[in-house]
Amino acid sequence: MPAPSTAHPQRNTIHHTEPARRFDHGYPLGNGRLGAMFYGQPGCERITLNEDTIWARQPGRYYNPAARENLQEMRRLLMAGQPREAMTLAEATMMGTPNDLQPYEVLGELVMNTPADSHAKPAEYRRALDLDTAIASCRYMLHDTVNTREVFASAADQVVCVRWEAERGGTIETILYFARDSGAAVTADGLGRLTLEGQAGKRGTSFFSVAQVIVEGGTLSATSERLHVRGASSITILIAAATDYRGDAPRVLAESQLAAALAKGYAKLREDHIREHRRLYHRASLTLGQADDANAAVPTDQRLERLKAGGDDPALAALYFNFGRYLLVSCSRPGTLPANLQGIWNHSLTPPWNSDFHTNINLQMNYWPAGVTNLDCCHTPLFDWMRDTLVPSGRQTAALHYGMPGWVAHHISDPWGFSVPGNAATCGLWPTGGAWLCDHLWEHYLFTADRAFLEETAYPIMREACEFFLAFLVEDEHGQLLCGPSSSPENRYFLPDGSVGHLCMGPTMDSQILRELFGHTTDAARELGCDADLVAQLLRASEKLPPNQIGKHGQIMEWPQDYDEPDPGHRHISHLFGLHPGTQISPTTTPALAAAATKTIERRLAHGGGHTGWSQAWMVNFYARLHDAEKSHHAVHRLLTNCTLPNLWDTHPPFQIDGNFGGTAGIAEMLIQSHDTTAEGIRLIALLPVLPSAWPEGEFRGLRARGGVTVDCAWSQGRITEASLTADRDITVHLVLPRREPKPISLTAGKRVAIDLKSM
Ligand code: FUC
Repeated sequence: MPAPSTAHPQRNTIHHTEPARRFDHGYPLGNGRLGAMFYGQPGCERITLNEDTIWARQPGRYYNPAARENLQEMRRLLMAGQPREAMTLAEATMMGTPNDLQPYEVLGELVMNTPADSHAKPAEYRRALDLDTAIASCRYMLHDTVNTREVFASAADQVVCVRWEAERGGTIETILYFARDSGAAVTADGLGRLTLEGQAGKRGTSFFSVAQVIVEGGTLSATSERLHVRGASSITILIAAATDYRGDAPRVLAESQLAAALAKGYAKLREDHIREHRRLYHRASLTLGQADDANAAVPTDQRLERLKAGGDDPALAALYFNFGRYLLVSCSRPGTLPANLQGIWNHSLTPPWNSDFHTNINLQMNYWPAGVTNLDCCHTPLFDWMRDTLVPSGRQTAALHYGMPGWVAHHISDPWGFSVPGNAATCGLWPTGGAWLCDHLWEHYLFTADRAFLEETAYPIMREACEFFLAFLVEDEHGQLLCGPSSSPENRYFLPDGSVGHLCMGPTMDSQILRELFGHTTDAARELGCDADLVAQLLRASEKLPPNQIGKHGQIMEWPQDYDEPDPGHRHISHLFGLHPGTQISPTTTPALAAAATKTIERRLAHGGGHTGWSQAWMVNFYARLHDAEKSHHAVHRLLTNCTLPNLWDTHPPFQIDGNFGGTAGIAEMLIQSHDTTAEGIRLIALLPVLPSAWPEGEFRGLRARGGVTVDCAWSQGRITEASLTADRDITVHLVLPRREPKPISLTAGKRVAIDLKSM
């Protein structure tokens, strides 16, 4: 078996000296669509398999005709300060029918069971996930035989490949089969084929998976469901899987993918897999600390423990960052569904929160690193899904549920674009989930400068979202435009009489989201030279959105009234959307609001906030935007020590992938920022704007700034030693180096410009 790459081990290898005994301690592999979890269990290996379109579904009308009829009454009650009455009415009239969606389901497991070995203790055990090759492996000694296994999920050939070798004349005996708790039939045959066929839920996608087992130097026999391999020197297994989500015949598609992979052969599959993975993974890199970092030799779980005990390990933050890039490449590639709450990795038929698309932070956070880490193409599944399913469904919801033009989506969704208020009214009656997603369309345009994308995909969706809100917003007696019925995601407030409200009119987050949406749509229309009337309407509406206000604790107010909250440490910090990912609160342009944002965070943290992985990851981004290097670093440290599993996965708890992506984006935000422009609209690119004292040495390559600029930078003793910019198109930017004034730099398309640091 070829040796895994040893290049830059400290940047690129997660490793352990024990097998994974739980799903969320294993190693995730994926090609965007197919996922596999590798545990490296000597006696009984189980490889958990996923296909990203295996979702259960419940048919229904979805919209609720009563919603439209009760909208005005809902608003009257909320404006009259009667949120409890409004809640009763909302539960009775405003929720979707059905109001819940169905889960993303596991495909099944490939089991390789060797009962005789189950209790034997292997020696010299090591397992590793090599981020540079996207291959997970284990190696151990058992009964004088060295066993090695490796697994990868090939994007080039759309199969999961497993290989198990016994070296030094040893042999392998094992029983192989597909397993799934329910909803599937399995078969095996004497030609070494295993199949798994079934349906998600009662009405979800139908799926078919087929594996071919190739045995060298041994024999194979079959029962109707299991294969028994004896005396083999190696086993190779290729697994294909498909569903009918896009109208394919799953059996035909999976069989043809398997046949093509078999024709190619393992060595070539492996080679092509590595090449395709590196094409994306090598677009950026990060090193923190010394290149010969001694911690790299320490197993990853022990590195985390050492960090908890007060140790210093900057390279672990870099590994976490590179793992975030690895995960995005592995769970979101062109043509797949967007990354769900667990990316694509799920071992259950009933995963937490259905492993769905949550749009009140989680789905968005999954894509925060896409632009800056040079993985724009991994962002596109989100846009395809919006264009093809969320927006059409959201149009129905706008028209039939609310009687409005345009499109709208609330806080949960699925592959069919569930867009009505879902779950309970406490969290589900929140109409700005789709508007927030529009931010991503604009960001993608800023990072790529792809005008065709702006014109054909982004702008039409943004414009229609605006059309909904121009019709939906209502003017209060002060002439302010309020969004509602709504809520500040999942949070509650005290009314003066001590009772608790969820629903409200005009929560701060909604106004911030809509200010961004209207602003970006205005910018886009001007860029495209269209829709002058709409622009005029948007400008008028923006001025009437409630401003960000500072409350009695010095905090940004979360609601239009300065309410107290039952849970001041709440995990959502929605009213700081304007600080990050929005751009309305900044230490340089709105210092009073920035100070209030700091107070807001401190108040949350003082009451136990930041306790979920994603919430802690958001803290990294907030402090980076507030230019507080030490607090950003402290937030990274808390993310690693409080919210990270031994395999470096984020934990809510339970495992939820958003924090990995939010943390990756936050680390990038500490090293490069490009969200600001000058008053004249010239892009500001700040290098090392938030470098903590714990990261005096480092280097990044291939990070991206908005405006379509690729940036490399190295530093030592906290000072930049080398920096260069390469623009996709001719552009003038202002470069901001630490403690220096911004300086204009003209860039020519494709030409790398090394920055003369002395002249800065
Ligand atoms: C939001 C959060 C929860 C969880 C869920 C998936 O509802 O409030 O903490 O992350 O999404």
